[in-house]
Amino acid sequence: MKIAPAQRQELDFLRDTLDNLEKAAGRDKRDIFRGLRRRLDGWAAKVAVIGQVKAGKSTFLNAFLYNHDFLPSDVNPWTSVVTNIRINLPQDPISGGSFEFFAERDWDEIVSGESKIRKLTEQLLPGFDTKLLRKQSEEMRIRAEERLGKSFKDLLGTAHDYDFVTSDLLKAYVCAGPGMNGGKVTDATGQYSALTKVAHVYTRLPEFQVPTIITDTPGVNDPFLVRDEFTCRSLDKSDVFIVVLSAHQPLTDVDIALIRILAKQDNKDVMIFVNRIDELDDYDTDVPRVLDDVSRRLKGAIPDIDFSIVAGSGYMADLTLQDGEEAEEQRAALDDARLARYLKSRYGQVPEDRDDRLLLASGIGAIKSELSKVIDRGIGSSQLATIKGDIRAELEGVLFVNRRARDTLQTQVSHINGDVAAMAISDLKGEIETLKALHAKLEEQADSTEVQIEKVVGKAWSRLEKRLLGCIETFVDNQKTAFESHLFASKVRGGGSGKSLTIDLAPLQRAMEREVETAWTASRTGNDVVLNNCLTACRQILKDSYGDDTAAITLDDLPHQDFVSTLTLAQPALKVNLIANRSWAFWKKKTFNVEKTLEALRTIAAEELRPPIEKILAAFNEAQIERATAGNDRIHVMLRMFESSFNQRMHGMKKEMIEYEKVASDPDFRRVIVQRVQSQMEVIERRLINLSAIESSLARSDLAKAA
Ligand SMILES: Nc1nc2c(ncn2[C@@H]2O[C@H](COP(=O)(O)OP(=O)(O)OP(=O)(O)O)[C@@H](O)[C@H]2O)c(=O)[nH]1
Ligand SMILES: [Mg+2]
Repeated sequence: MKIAPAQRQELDFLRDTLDNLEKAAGRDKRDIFRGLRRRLDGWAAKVAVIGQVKAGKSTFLNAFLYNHDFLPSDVNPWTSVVTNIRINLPQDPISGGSFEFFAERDWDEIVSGESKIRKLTEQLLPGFDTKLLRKQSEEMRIRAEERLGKSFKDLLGTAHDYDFVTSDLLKAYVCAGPGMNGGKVTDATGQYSALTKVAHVYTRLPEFQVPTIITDTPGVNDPFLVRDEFTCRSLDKSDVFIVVLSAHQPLTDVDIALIRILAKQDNKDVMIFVNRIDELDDYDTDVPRVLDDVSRRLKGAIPDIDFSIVAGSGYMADLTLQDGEEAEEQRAALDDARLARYLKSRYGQVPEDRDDRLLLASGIGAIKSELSKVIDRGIGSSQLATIKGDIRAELEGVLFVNRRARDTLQTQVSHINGDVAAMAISDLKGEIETLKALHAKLEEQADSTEVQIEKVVGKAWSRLEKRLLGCIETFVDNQKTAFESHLFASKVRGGGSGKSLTIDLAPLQRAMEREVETAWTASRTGNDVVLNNCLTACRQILKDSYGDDTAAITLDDLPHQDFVSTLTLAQPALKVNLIANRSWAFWKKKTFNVEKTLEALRTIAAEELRPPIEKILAAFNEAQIERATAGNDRIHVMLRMFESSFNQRMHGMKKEMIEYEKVASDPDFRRVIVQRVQSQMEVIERRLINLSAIESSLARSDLAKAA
């Protein structure tokens, strides 16, 4: 099957356009289009496979990639490193991989920074997460050091590159091996994984029509929290998510929270794969029920989005990739009347070949065709749209420069023929002054825009920080009722059980998400207004001076139309001890102090939620800056094109002045010059024709897309 054939056409079109532009634009502009070509070649549709520990993500991906036992899978928590399978990226090696290690500062961040929390443990029971995180990261470091000995220090901040990656090699880098689970160190499994930050594997697969990066992730409820941030960051970068669920326990609250935040982002898509159907006793009748259940719960929690939900079994697909007797027996065992009934009712057909039957039931084909549709619909292509906008802007710039060059040649001809060489010299001097003044005006616009943007960005940042801290405050205050009712309930029940209370952070997360969304809209609108004003002003300046309409330079398709970060999910719950009042009555009956407990919660929340808030703010700022920079780049195309024709003009002028003087006295020289200018003109005319043809093909493709 071909995945994303329509998006391939768009990609091919952009590649051809850039090839043509490189040829048509003239030597001095070639680098601009080469740079755009490099960006285009770096684009890929980004798909992340996520889900709870042991949902079968790695097995599913192996089946997806027709590569049995490639990504390590196991009955124990296994994938511990975000693994990017990079398929068909033009600039990548055709095979091999690269494993990046943590740098010293990553470790510092992980291991330190929790000491204040530790102090609180004496008085209160803090969120179990923090204690565990600290313990785990220390263990991880110690084990990594034990395992790697002296080389540990040397490896920090470096990477290991390979020309060829085998599954054993992957096991050494991405598995939670004995080094992490406390078992014996017997083989290379997990040798480096405590130290590996991210893995990249390069491969070519003809089925994928566009470059695609598929990411295998550690389970979302992986007890190894240290990895959480890296997982979240890679999720932020993905466009399509395949959430793998297990058919036994289809949808937890954590799953729903995750799906909600992923699906809410514009131009991203979430697909659900209900895996392990082979483990349901009567999957021929149970699957519809399970799918109904998943779909109903999703509708309830996220009513405005329709999810595509596919049922299947990574295991069934994986079996068809295996040789040997054991696999044959397992295939035979699965190939029963139940399978036939399932295929008949779900797909309306029962293929003749056993492998085809298993493959169809596995759902891998179904999810592939969903993925293909999603990418073809344009999900993940926002970067392509940005590149296309940049191509249009640069092309406009090259057209502008060439039109000015043509104007210049035309004046030259009239000067030479008109016996006005002497006058022309003073004209030229005047022209230089005008050009200089024009340039100063454009630069002034661009400079003041940069200053204004800096202000907008800074303001949005500090405002968001204040609002997020405010969210925590309000949230803590709102817990008073929860505390009181908890105390009341435990008294009614006769006390005893309710000494500590776990506080669900979901409402807080939702409030923070809303704040982030509002802040983003404000920042984006503010920046866009500033950029647009500048663009309009520059356009007007050029129009007044040359009559050129530079309408193709726009602020369309800048990155980050929306910003939602999965980092708001960092922590699911906080745990607090209820603080007892030590009054005399205490000896008879325990009473708990709501106010003191509230105060304790305030301290815990402030301490524990500070790091996630900082991460959200950093990601928010990164996105703000990326968008503003992209907008600014478009404006600078105008400045550059003007400078370029200005320089050309200056460059030619000295020579022209000397020539004009000579032309007046020497008719033969005049003929030579006229011929030269005419042939230069022809070159430029031809170039303008070619460039205009490319321009209209770009416009046609936009029209076709819009339709
Ligand atoms: N019966 C059955 N077993 C499966 C299926 N998919 C995966 N498994 C098995 O479940 C276990 C876990 O699979 P993995 O692919 O390692 O799961 P994972 O989600 O990648 O796990 P982590 O990386 O630890 O989060 C392995 O023993 C697989 O063979 C399935 O569809 N059916
Ligand atoms: Mg895995």
